[in-house]
Amino acid sequence: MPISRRYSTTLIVASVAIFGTLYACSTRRGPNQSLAGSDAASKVYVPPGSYDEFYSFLSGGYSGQVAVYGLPSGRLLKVIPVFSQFAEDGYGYNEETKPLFQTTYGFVPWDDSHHPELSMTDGVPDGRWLFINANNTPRIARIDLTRFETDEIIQIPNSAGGHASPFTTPDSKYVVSATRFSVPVPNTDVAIDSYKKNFKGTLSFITADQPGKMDVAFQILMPGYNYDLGHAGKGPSDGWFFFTSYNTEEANTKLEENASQNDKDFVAAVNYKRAEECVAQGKAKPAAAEYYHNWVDEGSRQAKSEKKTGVKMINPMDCPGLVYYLPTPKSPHGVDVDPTGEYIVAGGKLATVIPVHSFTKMQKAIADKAFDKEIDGIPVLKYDAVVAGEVQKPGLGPLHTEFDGKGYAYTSLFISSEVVKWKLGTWEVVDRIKTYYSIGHLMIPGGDSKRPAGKYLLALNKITKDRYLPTGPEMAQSAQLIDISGDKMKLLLDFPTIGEPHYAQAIPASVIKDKQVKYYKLASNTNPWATRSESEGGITRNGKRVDIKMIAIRSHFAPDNLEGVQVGDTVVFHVTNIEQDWDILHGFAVLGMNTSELILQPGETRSLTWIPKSPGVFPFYCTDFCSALHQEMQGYVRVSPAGSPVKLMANVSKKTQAQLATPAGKAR
Ligand code: RUQ
Ligand code: CUA
Repeated sequence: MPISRRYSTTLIVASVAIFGTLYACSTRRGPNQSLAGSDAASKVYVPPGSYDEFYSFLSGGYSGQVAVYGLPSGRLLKVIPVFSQFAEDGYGYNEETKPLFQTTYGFVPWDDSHHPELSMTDGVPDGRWLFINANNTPRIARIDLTRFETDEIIQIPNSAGGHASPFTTPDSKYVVSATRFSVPVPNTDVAIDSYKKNFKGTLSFITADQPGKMDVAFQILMPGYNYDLGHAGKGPSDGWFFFTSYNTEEANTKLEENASQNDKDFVAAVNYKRAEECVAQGKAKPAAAEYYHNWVDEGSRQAKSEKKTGVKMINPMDCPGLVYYLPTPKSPHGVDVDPTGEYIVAGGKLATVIPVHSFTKMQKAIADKAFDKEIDGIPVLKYDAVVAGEVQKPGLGPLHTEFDGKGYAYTSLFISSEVVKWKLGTWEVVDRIKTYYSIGHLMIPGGDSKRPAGKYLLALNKITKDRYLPTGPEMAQSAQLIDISGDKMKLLLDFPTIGEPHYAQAIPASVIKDKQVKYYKLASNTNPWATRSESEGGITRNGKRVDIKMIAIRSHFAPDNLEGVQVGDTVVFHVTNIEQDWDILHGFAVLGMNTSELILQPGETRSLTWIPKSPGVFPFYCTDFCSALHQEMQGYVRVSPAGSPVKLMANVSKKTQAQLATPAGKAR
């Protein structure tokens, strides 16, 4: 049997065995047979030298980063490091970016990023920024989309598991973060089984419309449920925010069972304009909190950290009209607001229907006081008074919904591995398509905004199994591009992703393509260690600290011979790439260093700390193949024993040498 046939049979057998029982209506087709239509290839083909129509931003999940893919091609354009150190370019290793990881828990160089969120103007993605949350040590990052770089990270206090985050209001005045895990607020040493008494949730509103100035505007103290996802209202529901919650049972152990008891949990509807009023009226109480705000200074490109204390905490009891609960079946996960702002769709993981709430009905129910009961100052509205309709028999395990702007909604179904398309208003299912396998989020460019692009849908699948060649027990997670331009959904493309892609966002390339920064202006570089020309380079000693200022340009470093460094010194190389040309990077690495390399964008200064442990001569070199003479781009640093009389020497211009070298002894 030819190897490919044997291989494909094995896979078919494996896939049927694995998925046959799990996915009742799973296809029996093998992975090597095309599931895509015959015109699929031409629909995703972007010829060499041509550009993709969309930039898409996929969360890197437990990689902590964001991956940028072109759509429809599925080509990886860039990995943007955000919450994890990134040795590829020195992010989080070099001195300039390390402060971004500062938290009250110390230096936290990893996280689990879930939801990229584009900034918006009037409810439409505007291409200024991308926000993304850190789930484990709750934080929100801002990425500047003129540079595709992380510029700011704020820690969220009184929170644990920043999952319902960082969804934005239609004007990006706020992004939110709600705690997935309720904890004692403030966090103190209590018995875990005192959960019901001592554990609370918080909903945080973070000001986001001014770069470098993110802050916690206020927090809302909530019952000790798990808050899972959120979305802002828009149009008529502008001014409201909706959050799903589960574990309304308030279980603290065996949640699998104990948090699946109630038939309905809640969507919390928060009137944040009301919150602003209550804050203005002094109804928010100062609450203990400590958190870090870290941001990149524009001129120096150095990150700074500030520790903040205290937040304004609003208790719904003190601010009537702030929060209402909408009963929602069952353990809801996603909550999504349609483009008109009227419908609020919840994905009940364990529900047999997809419930859709009506904002108009909700307003009426509030006016009529159609309440079931009140929980900690939060009225629970009657389900029948708020529900607009239910999508019947959608499939199993509805999670997330996006919209095409043409009156249809698309919901992912994790358990039955499919996307279901249904009509807003009539709630009838009009189409469904299989996904491979176990889809989590789905994304339509602009599909959570007022103006969806409505052409493609990206399925973000959790389990890959047989979709690609085996790569050991671990397979790259998988995205699938689906054409939604016609009545029937059509599968176009599979492509592997970096880390686990939870959510994604996409924007037409035309919105950001021409705004890209091509290099940093050397004249505006205010990094105190910047070296603007060869003659400014040199070496200085201050006690056991040695600073080396150096330039990189095609195809040399200056200085490139350094002496006078001693074992046990803390040597900091400050390298400035003095190129003023797009995409001309240089790198820097020294033999035996205990950190990552530096990658330097044109016009940028980056610093690397090195503590030499033994005497010798150590080469350094450029790590980015920058020019024909890249292999010549190298130098040496001489390390002498501690106390050695070798004097400081940097082979820059004679004049600079004379100014810089301190006479620490006689050169040998
Ligand atoms: S989640 S698979 Cu972390 Cu957004 Cu729904
Ligand atoms: Cu600079 Cu290679």
